[in-house]
Amino acid sequence: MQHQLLQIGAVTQRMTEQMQQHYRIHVLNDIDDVPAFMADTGKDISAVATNGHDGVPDDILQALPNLKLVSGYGVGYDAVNVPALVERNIVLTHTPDVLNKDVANTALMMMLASSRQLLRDDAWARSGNWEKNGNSPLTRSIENATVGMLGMGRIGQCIAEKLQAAFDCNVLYHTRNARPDLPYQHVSSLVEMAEQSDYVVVITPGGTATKHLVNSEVLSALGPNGTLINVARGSVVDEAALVEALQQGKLGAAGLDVFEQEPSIPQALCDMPNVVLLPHVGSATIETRQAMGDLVTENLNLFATANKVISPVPECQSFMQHNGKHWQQA
Ligand code: NAP
Ligand code: 8YV
Repeated sequence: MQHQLLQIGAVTQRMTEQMQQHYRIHVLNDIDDVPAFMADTGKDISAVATNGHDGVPDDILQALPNLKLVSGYGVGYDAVNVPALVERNIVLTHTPDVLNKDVANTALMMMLASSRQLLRDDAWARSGNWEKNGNSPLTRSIENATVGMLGMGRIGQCIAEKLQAAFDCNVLYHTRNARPDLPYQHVSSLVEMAEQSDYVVVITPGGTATKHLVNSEVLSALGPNGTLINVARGSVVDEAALVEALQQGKLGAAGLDVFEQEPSIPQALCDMPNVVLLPHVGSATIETRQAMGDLVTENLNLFATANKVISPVPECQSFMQHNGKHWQQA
């Protein structure tokens, strides 16, 4: 019997074709009467394909009694109710590693755009200001800057390596667990790390454990010459405190790819010339999105053919070991 899959959110044509090899696909957005569909077909759905924004709503999860696998497009899974999945031995997979380099490049791009005032100088050149008023004011070099990393996991390490190799940066990091195997200085206090840093780069997971880690105290410690870069989740930064710190000159600049109420961005941030804004595009290159999509479908297809998955989230690995007969990590 063909496996049945519920697709939440959009996927690429390539992903659809790959999923169709082993699944009959039901697209949630195309279902007119969701309660009727769930009553009729919910019990036949064994897998869900979703993304980091939509997750799996609790009412949908409850309507899928035989769900075994949720395959997520993205490494962050703060939008998914993980305890509810673990309780039912439903495996959640994500897409780690394949996006590290492009997310790191996004962080570096925003650091350079901030320090070299890319937006101001692009406008200066385009508007004829150069011809009328001469050279634009000098900017700041990123060379030899001290960068404090909030988070030093897969993407954090990629950012740190690039910062050292490209710009000779002095890299510090703050995490809950020190990593003596890494060649960077661990700072156990986030405020102290911010005091020592020219830039703080946020690259932790989102969710309750990291909510508002970057607060007014951290922003003031980073100071009027400091720059905050956030490529993690909007929830990690207290956005109201960030706006206030920028407005009052307590913080120098910011580069933001993520926001507390995406896709809405506070007007105050849009109005500030010392803020670089991106619409959550850290991993959004054709190449990386294809690699992420391939990993989503490989997890689904391996599950359908061999009861295995490639990249389960850590929270699912322990029950997968206990249920080894049924579940294996490829
Ligand atoms: P990862 O390998 O799991 O690394 C997470 C890091 O955050 C670890 O160093 C971890 O260290 C640290 N951390 C976790 N909780 C913390 C806390 N309460 N205080 C301080 N540090 C904490 O994850 P990753 O693959 O690098 O991805 C990180 C996140 O980036 C994702 O979860 C996602 O939200 C975000 N992301 C954003 C984009 C984008 O488009 N902007 C793209 C990809 C990913 P300890 O456990 O030792 O604390
Ligand atoms: C994606 C991300 O934009 O991987 C993540 O955690 O934030 C991004 O790569 C998003 O998850 C796509 O659903």
